[in-house]
Amino acid sequence: MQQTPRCIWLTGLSGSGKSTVANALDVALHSNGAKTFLLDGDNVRHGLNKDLGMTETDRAENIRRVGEVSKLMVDAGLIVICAFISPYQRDRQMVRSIFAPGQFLEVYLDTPLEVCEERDPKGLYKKAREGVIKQFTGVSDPYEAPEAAEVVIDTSKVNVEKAVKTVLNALA
Ligand code: GGZ
Repeated sequence: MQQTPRCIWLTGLSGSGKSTVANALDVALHSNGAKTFLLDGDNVRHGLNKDLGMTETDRAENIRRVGEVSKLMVDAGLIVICAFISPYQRDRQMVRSIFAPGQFLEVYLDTPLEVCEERDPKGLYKKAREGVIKQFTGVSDPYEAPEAAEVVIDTSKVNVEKAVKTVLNALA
């Protein structure tokens, strides 16, 4: 079952551990023989979605396009791992609705804001608090927590290895 094509969707605040868990998951699945592809802000917002900003409308369009691309990749036989803040319930639900039941697995990185802000790997929270970055998720823009994610992980409580095992178990 770990090699069945599907979309694994990681949602959570900036600094919650999405990219770290997504990359480790990618490595684990790949070493189990699965064909995978990882989509995140780094490879999408600099190319396909470089015309989009961080308004509610642009975030919705970001997520819509990523969802459609993911569906094409899943149809081509890949396991697609997506790591996006995806702060709005409506947008995540829209992506889920593109897939057949069981083809979409939502993983909520439920790491507390205080921890994400303490990590602040790119100094973005500091800039958001100073008002240099506007509409920053968790500071000056909303994050709607998932109510029925298949997997919930708090990376302030579990390490990456355990987080990956939890997701893999959910695929089994
Ligand atoms: C939140 C922002 C913002 C604002 C720039 N709010 O942790 P990062 O740095 O590396 O990843 C975040 C990324 C957000 O892109 P997404 O495509 O995941 O967002 S969404 O799903 O909401 O469309 C963060 C950085 O860009 N970043 N400005 N205002 N994060």
